Amino acid sequence: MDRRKTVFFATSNIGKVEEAEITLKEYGILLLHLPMKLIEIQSDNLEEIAVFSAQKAWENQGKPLFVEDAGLFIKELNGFPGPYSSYVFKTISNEGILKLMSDKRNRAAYFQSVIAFCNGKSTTTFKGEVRGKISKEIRGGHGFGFDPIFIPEEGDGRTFGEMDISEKTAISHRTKALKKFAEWIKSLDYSKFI
Ligand code: ITT
Repeated sequence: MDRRKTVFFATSNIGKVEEAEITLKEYGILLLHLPMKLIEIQSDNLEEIAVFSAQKAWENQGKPLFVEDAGLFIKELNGFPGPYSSYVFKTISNEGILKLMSDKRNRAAYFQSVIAFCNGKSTTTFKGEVRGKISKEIRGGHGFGFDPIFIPEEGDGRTFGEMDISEKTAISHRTKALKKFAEWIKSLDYSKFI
């Protein structure tokens, strides 16, 4: 196995893995999925959550790995659901968000992604964001989570849910963070680092 080009991704979300595989492949990096439930602290800062989760996952697995924490931040809701995106999606889902937004004219929102890579000695983070707005109705069956209600600014008016995986990964918050991560991995002597 070429260790310089192999990274472990600890996550319970298969949708994230499928998207990350596409981007990392472009950099010649092989992604291996470590399916596990991450320990997440309560914080209003995605970076803090990601760093903690990565360190706990490293303690559990004993190998260099990365985690990714993502959230949807809606301007008119003062950034809600943000770091609570996972819980909010499980409880009120897209229908609940659309209800909260029903009387709002300003529908601006953004997705943020924070990757935290931990090798047991240090933890390094990479961020990505995509701006857009919340749609008026649920549209599209692709992707996961809030994809069917998020219209990216860089797109053509369709929601992420109406785009196939390659269209979403061309512009997504996750791809932006992954590209920074991949550039970093390529720039160091990974075999020594891990
Ligand atoms: P892991 O923590 O195990 O990686 P998770 O699904 O719980 O998986 P997060 O803690 O990052 O992931 O939760 C963020 C939630 O925000 C996630 O469950 C989705 O509902 C939503 N989300 C994150 N990224 C998204 C994306 O690219 N498109 C749509 N929704 C997304």
